[in-house]
Amino acid sequence: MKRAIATAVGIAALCAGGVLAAPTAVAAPGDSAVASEASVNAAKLHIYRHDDYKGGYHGFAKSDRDFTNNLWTGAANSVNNGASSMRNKTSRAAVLYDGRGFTGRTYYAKKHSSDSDLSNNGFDNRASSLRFL
Ligand SMILES: [Ca+2]
Ligand SMILES: [Ca+2]
Repeated sequence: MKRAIATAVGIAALCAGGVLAAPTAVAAPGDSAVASEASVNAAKLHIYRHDDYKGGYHGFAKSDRDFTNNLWTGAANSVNNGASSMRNKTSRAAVLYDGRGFTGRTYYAKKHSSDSDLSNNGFDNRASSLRFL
């Protein structure tokens, strides 16, 4: 009789173990919630190598104090001193700087704005750092 009870308890423990496994899988929705939040924040300020949003581009989701280690998509060239147009798809204004470390001449980009040619702003091929406001 005692042995039978022990077996029953053992089976109950196994069942409990099986039930306990379920909450582990429940973690998945949490992960997707984080992913959707990330995609909301995925808006970027894009700079383009040529006028009219052409050529290679590079997107910034946050401030960057040195463009020398940022490359144009599909190219091995640094974007430093190479941007000729820009599109700010974010809901934050941003400032492009001629110098690294947010120094030198500045170019102000309003939120949700675009500029097909930075030449008439005296800022063609100058951007070296970017700060979101
Ligand atoms: Ca950088
Ligand atoms: Ca520069």
